[in-house]
Amino acid sequence: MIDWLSHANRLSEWTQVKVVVAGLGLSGFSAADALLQYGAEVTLLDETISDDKAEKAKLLEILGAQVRLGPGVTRALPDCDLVIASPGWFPTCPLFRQARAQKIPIWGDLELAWRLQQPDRQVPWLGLTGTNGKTTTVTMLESILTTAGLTTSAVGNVGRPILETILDDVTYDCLAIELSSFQLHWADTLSLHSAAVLNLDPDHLQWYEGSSETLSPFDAYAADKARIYHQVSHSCIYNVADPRTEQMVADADVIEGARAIGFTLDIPQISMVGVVDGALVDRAFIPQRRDSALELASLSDLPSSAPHMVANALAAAALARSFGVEARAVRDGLRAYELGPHRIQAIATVQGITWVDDSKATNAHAASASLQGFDSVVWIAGGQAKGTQFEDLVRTNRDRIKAAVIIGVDREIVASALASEAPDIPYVCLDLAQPSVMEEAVARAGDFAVKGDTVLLAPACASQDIYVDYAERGNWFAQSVREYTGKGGL
Ligand code: UMA
Repeated sequence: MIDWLSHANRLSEWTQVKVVVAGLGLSGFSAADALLQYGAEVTLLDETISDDKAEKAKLLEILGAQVRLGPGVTRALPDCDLVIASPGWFPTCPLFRQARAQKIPIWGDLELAWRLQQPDRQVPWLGLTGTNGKTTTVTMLESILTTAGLTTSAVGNVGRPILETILDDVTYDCLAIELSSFQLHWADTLSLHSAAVLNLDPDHLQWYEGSSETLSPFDAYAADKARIYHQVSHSCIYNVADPRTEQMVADADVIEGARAIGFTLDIPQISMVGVVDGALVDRAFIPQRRDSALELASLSDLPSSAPHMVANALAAAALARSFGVEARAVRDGLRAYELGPHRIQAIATVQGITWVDDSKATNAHAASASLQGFDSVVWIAGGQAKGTQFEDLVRTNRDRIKAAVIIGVDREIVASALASEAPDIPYVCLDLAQPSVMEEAVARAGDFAVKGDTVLLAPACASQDIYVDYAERGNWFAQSVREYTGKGGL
């Protein structure tokens, strides 16, 4: 065991350290790459084999890593001083159990990145987490920061591993970081400039099953989200409508002088950003906040004025303002922002029926926000439920759901919520466990839909039972819609 690892940083003697990197996905590759550059001895393990992985493995082997791929490679933990966990790995997996038993530290790629930029390359981190809206908010934040003339990048759970910014030659002014609870779980020493928790709802409960001896899976999930506020130096931003996020700030061990800042869809009180007469306003980061507010942008500057979109924009604005960004850049950055694909993306309107892809709605809360944007919906749902239930979702939206088509491994869980909470809504369950099930789902949805309806893919579930990811699921939907409507199926 190496004693100094607990305070290791970029200047440490990495050549003395043996590291096991668990996972050859995006995070694992970037972690191995970084560690090799600092001279560590790296062994990389991944239980699956693919062409892509073989290629990455070859590259890392050239750089000096040992790579072991295939089922069984994680049965025994190789001799090491440190383990780097990829976020998708369950904390209860045998490899990590062995590391804990041997008192070998386990870090995530985030913890590694934080340490590798200390103490001499400190770039302020503006981070956010939450159950929903993270990717939209972090990309809005990136747009605002870039508009303000700052050099930045949206990194983390959004898809670009943060370690890439540690390795490239760019001198960043700050980073816009999307953090998942999985990533926060393995991060202990972070100290963000400012941090926001957007909201909190049950999600990823399977990952947390058995992860804590004292906490329920949901409480363990919430506790990981709350870690983002730990040692924040400037602003802890919370959602006024979600008191649990405010409580997280109250409980956080922050750096002296850090402020609590709320965001609200209502008129803001002091130390909040909020909405007044159709404008996003700041009563937090202006000297005259006791008796006035500064207009940042108008609702029409946003891609949509749906409540969750306004909340995301307010959180992004608060993070940017905490870093000194001017009001005008907030407005121009929000104006320049475009929603990414698979996020409430209209695919076609044919014979009065609109087809919308919100494949990114991978949990009940996100699907509910999506359904609330439409009056009469034929809902395509299902996939991996991740340990969550759908009764609340169905109860809240039963007046707008006209019919449902359910796919995926956990289709019965969605179906039973419909049967118990809205027995009058007709639905079909499709058994096919292959990507082409979407073709049939689209056709069956088309059978239910009439002029004025919206057919909405908002699955409320993860996609990986059938698809590579939510993007592939959305692409299958869009393609199936185009074929179906082109064939005159309506
Ligand atoms: N693997 C094993 N054994 C296991 C688990 C995984 O061998 O028990 C291997 C897999 O074969 C795979 C690798 O480990 O090759 C995958 O690692 P990973 O699932 O952690 O994925 P990465 O490619 O490293 O991507 C991760 C995030 N993935 C997850 O959190 C599941 C990405 O978020 C993130 O963009 C990326 O790091 C860069 O930071 C995706 C995600 O789904 C978008 N996030 C969840 C969400 O948003 O709901 C949290």
